[in-house]
Amino acid sequence: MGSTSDWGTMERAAELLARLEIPHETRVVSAHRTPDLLFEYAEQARERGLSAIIAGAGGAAHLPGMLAAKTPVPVLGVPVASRHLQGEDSLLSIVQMPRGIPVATFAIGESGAANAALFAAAMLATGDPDLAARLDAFRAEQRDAVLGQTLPPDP
Ligand code: RP5
Repeated sequence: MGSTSDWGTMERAAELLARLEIPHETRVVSAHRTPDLLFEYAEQARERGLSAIIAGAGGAAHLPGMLAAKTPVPVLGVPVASRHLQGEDSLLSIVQMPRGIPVATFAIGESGAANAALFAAAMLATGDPDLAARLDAFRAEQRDAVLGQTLPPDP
C-alpha cells in the first residue's frame, strides 16, 4: 500500500489471505515518496516468487500502474477512499490504465480490498486443490450466513 493510512482498508485483504492460508507479505511502498523502493520491489517480485501483488493507494494512485509497468506479476489495484474525493480519484487513476499494461481494478475501499484477496485466491486455486476447497468452504459459509438471516415480522 502507498501509506500506513491505507492499512485500515488493506487490512481486509490481509485478513482474508490469512484466513485462506495464503502466504503473503504486507508492505508500504509509495510511488511518489519512495520511487526507488517501488522500482526495487517490482523488479524483484518475480524472482522472489510472488504470484500476485495487491496494490492499494489513494488520491492520484499511481502505485498499482507503476508496479504493473515494472513487473510481469499480475497487479490487483484497490482504490483507497481519499479525503476530498472519497476515492473516485483513486478509482479512476487505477482503472484507466492505457492499453498494454493492465491493472485489475476493484471497488473503492474495504470491499475492494477483500475482493482483491478473494480474486487472488481464485487465481491461485486453479492450480491448488486444497486452496480451492478452502475457498469453497468460505463461500459456503457466506451462503449459510445469508440463508440464516431473518427480518422482523411485517408490521
Ligand atoms: C497515497 O496517498 C496513499 O496511498 C494514501 O492513500 C494517500 C495519502 O497518504 P498519507 O498522506 O496518509 O500518507 O500515496
